[in-house]
Amino acid sequence: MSVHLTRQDEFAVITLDRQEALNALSSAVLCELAQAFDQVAGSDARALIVTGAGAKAFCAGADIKELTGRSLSEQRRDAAFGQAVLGRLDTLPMSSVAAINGYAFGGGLELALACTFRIAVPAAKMGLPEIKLGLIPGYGGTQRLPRAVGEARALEMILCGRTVEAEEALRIGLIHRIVDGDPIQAAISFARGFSGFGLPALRLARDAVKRAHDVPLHEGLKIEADLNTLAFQTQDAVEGMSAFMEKRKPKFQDR
Ligand code: CO8
Repeated sequence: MSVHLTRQDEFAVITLDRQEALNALSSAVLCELAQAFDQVAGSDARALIVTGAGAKAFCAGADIKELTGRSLSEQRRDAAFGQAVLGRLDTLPMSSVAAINGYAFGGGLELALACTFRIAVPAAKMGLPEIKLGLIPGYGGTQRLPRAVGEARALEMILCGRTVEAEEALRIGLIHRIVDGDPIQAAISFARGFSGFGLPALRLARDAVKRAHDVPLHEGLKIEADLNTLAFQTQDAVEGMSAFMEKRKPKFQDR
């Protein structure tokens, strides 16, 4: 097994562990990742942390050795499969934090981009270097990177295959924090910033923000009003507003 699913307190932790290939995403790893996401989806974890084993790499991308010699239909099928697996992060009931503990290249950065949040160690290096292989990103990078950092910076990173270090990644909005010490503990500490809130409201807020890039403003505002109304109907909203009036801490029940 190259994907380990563990639990730390109320958090699920997925670790890619194929250190001899810098945790590259082989087809087998993608299948294991899909199974791990399914298990997390059915669990009571309040957030998911995704990281890489070892001190060197989060994930060096798709397994280049597997990519060579493929037919066009195999390549198309694999790109669609990889996109679907990473896209599963958007449909999880809980939010996810990529703990980027080293290199995050190609499909590795695309995995991090599919997570809700990204934190990185000071030595992390990130990029979409597919152009150097005569390729372009295929697991969502051309779509999620511009949404995170804007079109101009995404074009430079993708067309020049430029590597970005942690400081720059923070400055351009590619990551949320640079963290010292154990990246998993740092990710858990980051996740504690939201994990005490009700899961339905967290999910609705995340969905509303994600839709902002897909639709014109007037439609986005309608979506926001609809999702706001859904949140308003939850027990957690009743509890949250009552707790405010009664000057006490709310006890959210995820309903
Ligand atoms: N795939 C397979 N093996 C890899 C990969 C990879 N992506 N990256 C590293 N490895 C292997 C190396 O081959 C090496 O193995 P070996 O010891 O057997 O030769 C081992 O990991 C260690 O790597 P290095 O010796 O190269 O380590 P360095 O510290 O010198 O360099 C780098 C680290 C800079 C990360 C370097 O390994 C590198 O450039 N790797 C490739 C990064 C890359 O180009 N990633 C993009 C891949 S393409 C992609 O992700 C497209 C996704 C969408 C595909 C959609 C269609 C299916």
